[in-house]
Amino acid sequence: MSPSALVTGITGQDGSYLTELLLAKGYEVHGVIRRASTFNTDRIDHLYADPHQGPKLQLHYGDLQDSGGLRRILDQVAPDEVYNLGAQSHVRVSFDQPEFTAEVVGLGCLRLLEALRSYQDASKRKVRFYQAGSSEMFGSAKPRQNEDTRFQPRSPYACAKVYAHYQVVNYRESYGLFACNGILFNHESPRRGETFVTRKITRAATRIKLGLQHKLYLGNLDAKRDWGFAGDYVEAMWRMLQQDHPDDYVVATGTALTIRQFLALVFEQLDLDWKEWVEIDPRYFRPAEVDHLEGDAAKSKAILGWEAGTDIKTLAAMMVDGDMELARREAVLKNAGHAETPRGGF
Ligand code: NDP
Ligand code: GDR
Repeated sequence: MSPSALVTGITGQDGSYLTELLLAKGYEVHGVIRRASTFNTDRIDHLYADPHQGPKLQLHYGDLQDSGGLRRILDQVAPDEVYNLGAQSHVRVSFDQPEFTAEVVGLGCLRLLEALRSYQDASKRKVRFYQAGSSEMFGSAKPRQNEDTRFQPRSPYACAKVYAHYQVVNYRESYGLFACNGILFNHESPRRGETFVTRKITRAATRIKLGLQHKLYLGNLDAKRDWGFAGDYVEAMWRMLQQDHPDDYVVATGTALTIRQFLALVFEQLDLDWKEWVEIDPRYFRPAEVDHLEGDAAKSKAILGWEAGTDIKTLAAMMVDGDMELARREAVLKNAGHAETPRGGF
């Protein structure tokens, strides 16, 4: 029998890479998706087959705000592993929607843990649980941050992730649940949401190159981030659940760049000078900023045998390639007389 995994947030960046990894390892994968008025499965459409053909990937409607639904899905799926990746994951947006963010990110994790506890009690099966924790939890703590660094969160999102983190520790200690916190530093890819800064930059730079855009508006360029490749990071998630004992792990590259340095890296790859195209718009500033995140992933290396395999230059090139392809398609449409679609967001 193949092992089975349940993934919340399967339609997101990490959900799509994790699903590819699990399917390649022979898992049957079940994903929780939210009902939306438009299709929201773009990132996993290439993995999805007709359910009548006995697929290895199945999708279930559910939401981290709906406890009863989560409990029912556990009964239907009977998973060996559960990966909780679902979140309102945008830090800037969390300042506008603090209560919603706490509901999904904080209480959502608690709801899933509680559903899992009840499912384990009823079924007498053991299930392994992964929680998508974040370097944002470290907030203003001095770099380099590791598993022993004190959390000093600086946003509603980070506060909610800290809450979820300690609930995972509590369920492990109180009920013996095999539950792990991955404390992942920023990880990006061509599938990254377009309002996160790396993708916003690669998307804009390639459009500028093809004459489709003339300005890029950004916020704080001085913040430093430790950026890795999402495809590498999902391997660390999986390895955490294959250990003999549950634990918490930092996952990072150990190298940080400012937004300004990342801008230069991307624009240089396209023979452009970023200073000619970028303007600062204060609406992208955050009420409180996290200045410098740079991780020490020595524990992951020692115990999981995991190391980041993609450097920032390679990652940027990968994202530029992906976005250049999109920009070329857009240019073809524009030349054929179709109007450009204006884009907004943080
Ligand atoms: P994305 O924003 O790309 O994906 C978030 C996913 O969560 C989407 O599938 C989204 O569904 C789903 N979701 C949102 N709200 C709910 C809800 N109420 N119930 C169920 N699902 C919901 O995030 P990433 O893939 O980048 O990140 C995955 C996880 O890792 C998140 O928890 C994030 O906070 C965390 N993380 C990410 C890091 C990164 O650098 N990428 C670093 C550290 C942690 P829909 O498509 O319908 O919106
Ligand atoms: P972050 O990622 O907040 O680290 O959270 P994001 O890419 O949004 O911001 C990184 C840094 O860039 C600065 N910045 C801008 N950010 C955005 N989004 N848009 C801008 O125009 C802009 N200009 C400057 C920000 O101020 C910040 O300093 C991501 C998310 O994936 C979280 O879910 C995850 O937990 C953390 O990474 C680790």
